[in-house]
Amino acid sequence: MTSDTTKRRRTTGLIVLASVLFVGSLARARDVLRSGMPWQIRPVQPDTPRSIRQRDDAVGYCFDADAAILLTSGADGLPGRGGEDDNLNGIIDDRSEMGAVPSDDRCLSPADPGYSGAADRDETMVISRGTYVRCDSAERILTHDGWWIGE
Ligand SMILES: [Ca+2]
Ligand SMILES: [Ca+2]
Repeated sequence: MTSDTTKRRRTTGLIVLASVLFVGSLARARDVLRSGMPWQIRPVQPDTPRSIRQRDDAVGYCFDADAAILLTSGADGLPGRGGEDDNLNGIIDDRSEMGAVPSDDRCLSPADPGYSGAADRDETMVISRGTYVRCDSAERILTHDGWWIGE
């Protein structure tokens, strides 16, 4: 195959792709116009720190350099995959299998459900320090819609 043939095929492919996208856009525009939805401008107010804090689901978080990030054994309560020698050292479910992939072991921060219970379990490891914890004078606020990060 010559390079001219290759160029011609690429050009043809691009033209076909562009045509499909263009026709698809026209079809979508036609559907929108036929939908009968009234066109109206909806004012959108940006969230303010005050409006976010007044929400019932708002929880404030501040950075704590000493807060621990935990590696836990997961729902099976065993390092790595329960009943498997994940690291092939001849010992099933030894502590060095913590965090094996794939397993149910999980990293948890104080914002995660189950953090306090996991911190009390013997097999849990502190793998890092420095994360966000609940506080009143929040730099960040978590709501059901996601994180709000202040100025
Ligand atoms: Ca596990
Ligand atoms: Ca092992």
